[in-house]
Amino acid sequence: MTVADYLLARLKSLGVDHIFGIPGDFILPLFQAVGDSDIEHIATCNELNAGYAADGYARLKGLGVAVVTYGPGAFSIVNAVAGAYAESVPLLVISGGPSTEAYRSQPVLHHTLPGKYDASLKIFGQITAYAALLDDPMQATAQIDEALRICLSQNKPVYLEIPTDVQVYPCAEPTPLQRVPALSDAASLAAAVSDILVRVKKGTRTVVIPGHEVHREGLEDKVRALLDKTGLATASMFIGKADFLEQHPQCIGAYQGAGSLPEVSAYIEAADTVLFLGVVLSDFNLGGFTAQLTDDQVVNALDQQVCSSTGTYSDVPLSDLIDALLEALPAGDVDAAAPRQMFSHKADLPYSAVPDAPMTNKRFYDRMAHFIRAGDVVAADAGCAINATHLQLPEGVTYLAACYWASIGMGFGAAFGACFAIQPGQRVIALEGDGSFQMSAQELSSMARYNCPAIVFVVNNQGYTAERLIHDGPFNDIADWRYHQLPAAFGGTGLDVHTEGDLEAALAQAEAHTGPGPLIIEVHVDPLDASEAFTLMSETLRSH
Ligand SMILES: Cc1ncc(C[n+]2csc(CCOP(=O)(O)OP(=O)(O)O)c2C)c(N)n1
Ligand SMILES: [Mg+2]
Repeated sequence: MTVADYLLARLKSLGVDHIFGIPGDFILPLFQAVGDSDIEHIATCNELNAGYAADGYARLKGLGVAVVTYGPGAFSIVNAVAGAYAESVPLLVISGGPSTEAYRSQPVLHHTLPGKYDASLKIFGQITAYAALLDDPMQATAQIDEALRICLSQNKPVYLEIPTDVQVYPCAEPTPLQRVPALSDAASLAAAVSDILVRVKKGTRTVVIPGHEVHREGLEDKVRALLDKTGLATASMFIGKADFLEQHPQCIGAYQGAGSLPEVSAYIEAADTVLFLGVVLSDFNLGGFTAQLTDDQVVNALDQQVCSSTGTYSDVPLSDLIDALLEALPAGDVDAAAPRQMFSHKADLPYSAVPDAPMTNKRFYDRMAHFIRAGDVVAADAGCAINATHLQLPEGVTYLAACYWASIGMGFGAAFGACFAIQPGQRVIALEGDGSFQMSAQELSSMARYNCPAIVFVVNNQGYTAERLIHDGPFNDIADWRYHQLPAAFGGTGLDVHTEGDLEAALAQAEAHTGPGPLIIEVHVDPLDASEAFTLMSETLRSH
């Protein structure tokens, strides 16, 4: 067995069946090993999209892998890796590298910066939890194991740069990977729980809001159990949208500061305590910092730390905290006065198409609430993600969006990756702004190449509406693509939607769509048509 075989055997044992990436001469031995293994290589059109695809795959399967060549390949994936770092996604990036001898003598090889052969290692050191050059073949397998342990225990990207000769160096077969439990300080956990318990008992209203860390650590059932026992109200947010809770009777709706429906923000902002579980309290999540919450109201458990106005408690893993709260918090009744499932777009609101009416965003998402069903994986980018926040998802939908790092085009790349992580019968639905889609649109051809029957909606509002609402100018216009005609070049099927009647016809086709390849549905809306939440969020961003 070689070091490359060892790495692949490890990945297979961790549930990785696909890796995303693009070959180059410094990584060819590893690609040969992939070809000889039972892991499938999925080619994207560029490395950035490989990173996005592996990120989407990781969000569904718990580990994603991208493989790139040295230099141009590695530098092209940097933005996707930074996004995975920001949003705590377990992503392994494997980069090839010149021979170990070349690292020592630093000749003028293609793809290299002589004197700075370590530039990639330094860059990835900034945006991963572990970055190593495997230049000592005797240490290589131990470093691979260390990288994977860190990746899986911290839910962060890691980076391995492997010189060509080390990729083919012989090594022993892997033994089972020893996992490390997260650092947990019992006294600190007890103090955090007691802080929260005092607040819950003393106050009259506590709201519990889960965020992206709950998804990443698979804590959905624990959060549900906590709500069921305590009767406390909950809400769904922009980043880490609580797809698993939006139908829960205690879910009051979507919370995004001033971007919320008024009943939702009024209820949450009048609470004594808002307990955020794994939520990033960023500007976007709080509606451009319009959330009317004082430090005294907020308890925030994020990144192994619980912070409140009365204390900071370190080394408290979210999973342990929720377990302890489930034990400690008293059973309680549901607040009958709490609003219930306040979302702008809901399946239980009747929708009937007005055939000749031009499409608007509001009507599109009202209709999507009826189209999306249990089992779907829904990915969204930019403006679509803002709107999707206010769309109530059915139980059993998995939602993917990178709303914190907010790199446009990520949602579509993630949708491509998701095509390889789903179970038979599950659909992948992408909700794309036209500007976002132009960032990673080539993967439509990859969807056709691998016969992925994804359903891709492209909302054509002729450019960057999110930016138009903040500061408009010709810089927010984009090339006027005929998105529904892309399948003629890329493969798949395309449909054009101008009216509500067109949308009905397109959705009938989408319901029956099983391929070959993707179905792209171009939906035309007015360039300045934006939902209330979208407008509110832009207003607050304008003042930044
Ligand atoms: C990689 C990257 N470049 C630029 C931006 C800035 N940006 C944020 S939203 C946006 C426009 C998105 O346009 P579109 O996908 O068409 O959505 P719309 O706002 O029109 O609904 C841009 C350019 C970004 N977030 N990410
Ligand atoms: Mg647009």
